[in-house]
Amino acid sequence: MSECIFCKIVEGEIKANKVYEDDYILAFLDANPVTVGHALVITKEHFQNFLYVPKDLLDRAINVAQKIAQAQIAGLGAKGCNILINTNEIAGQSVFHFHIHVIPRYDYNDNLKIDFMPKQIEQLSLPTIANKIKDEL
Ligand code: DGP
Repeated sequence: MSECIFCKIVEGEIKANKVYEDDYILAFLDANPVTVGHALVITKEHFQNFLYVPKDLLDRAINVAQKIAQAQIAGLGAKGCNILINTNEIAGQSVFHFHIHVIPRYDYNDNLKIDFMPKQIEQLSLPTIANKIKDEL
């Protein structure tokens, strides 16, 4: 995985502003922050994205994300946060090493739009859609 930028951060080949590290997980500030203190939580081991991360490491990563969100509130004065995991290019993933964005939010006018307004979309009935997911679990 020598070409992976986040593996290089894990190996210390590229510098990052680390905020947390243990044997499995690393967290550091995003180089292109969307708000002050925007952090990334990664597994040290390379996984292409969320879909491939073993459950025990996912647990560790989300626990660290929670700690960082709490610290952003306590230390930076954030009032909330968005936790975001972009998965595959279609969803905006640009670095193909699993990471969780921990994005602190400070005010309503910060110009960061994460838009969950309902859209007019063509879709099957909701029970049919629910069954299509349930059948794969
Ligand atoms: P995503 O689009 O979800 O794959 O997010 C990747 C994030 O990684 C993006 O917000 C910018 C950040 N990033 C890319 N390269 C570097 C880097 O070399 N250092 C740091 N700290 N962040 C990086």
